[in-house]
Amino acid sequence: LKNRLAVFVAACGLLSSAQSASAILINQIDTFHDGTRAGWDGGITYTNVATGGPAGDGDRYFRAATTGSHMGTRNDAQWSGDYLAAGVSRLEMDFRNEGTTSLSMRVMFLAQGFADSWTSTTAFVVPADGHWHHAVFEINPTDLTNVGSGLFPYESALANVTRLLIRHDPGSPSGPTQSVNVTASLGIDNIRAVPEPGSAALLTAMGLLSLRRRARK
Ligand SMILES: [Ca+2]
Repeated sequence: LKNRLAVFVAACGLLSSAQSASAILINQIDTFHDGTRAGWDGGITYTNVATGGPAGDGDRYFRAATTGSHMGTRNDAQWSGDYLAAGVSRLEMDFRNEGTTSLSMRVMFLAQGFADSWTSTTAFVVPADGHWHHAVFEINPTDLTNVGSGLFPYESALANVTRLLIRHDPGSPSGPTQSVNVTASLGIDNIRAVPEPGSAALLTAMGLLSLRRRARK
């Protein structure tokens, strides 16, 4: 038992040091069920909608709406940090296009101000059909395009993310200071940080859970 406790204490120490170094945590999810915007902002109209998320009645979600301006939202809080240390392999989320124009959604990571910027090479197109669509954004080096100064490698951006953007960016990937004006309304829900299946991060998280359960007994 002593050995198990020692392992548990050591694992907790590792976890807390990882947490203090990075805001992003594996499997974190924004469901918007607390009625807030969960730190998502960015200069257009944002609303926590009380019902109609992917799970239907009573499922709160986040809505971004714009009239002839950019379409997107940013988070500088729980979606900043070290994605590499956290073991995040992709971001998943649900979108519902509530407007009349199809939207081409990308994620963008900002570090070093705007100088170290990486965005999805391929956009996820959300048709204007009023239905929820599940989007997967892989964030490995082969999935992202450097739209910053080009001076910094992928690793430096993903290890030091200060801002995550989710935004409409049709055509080829644009830089952070370029935006495309549109009139649109977009529902977003269940923004989640997902590990590689069978990854060390996933196994560590599962191991910690099992150790915690044992420790409680
Ligand atoms: Ca929700």
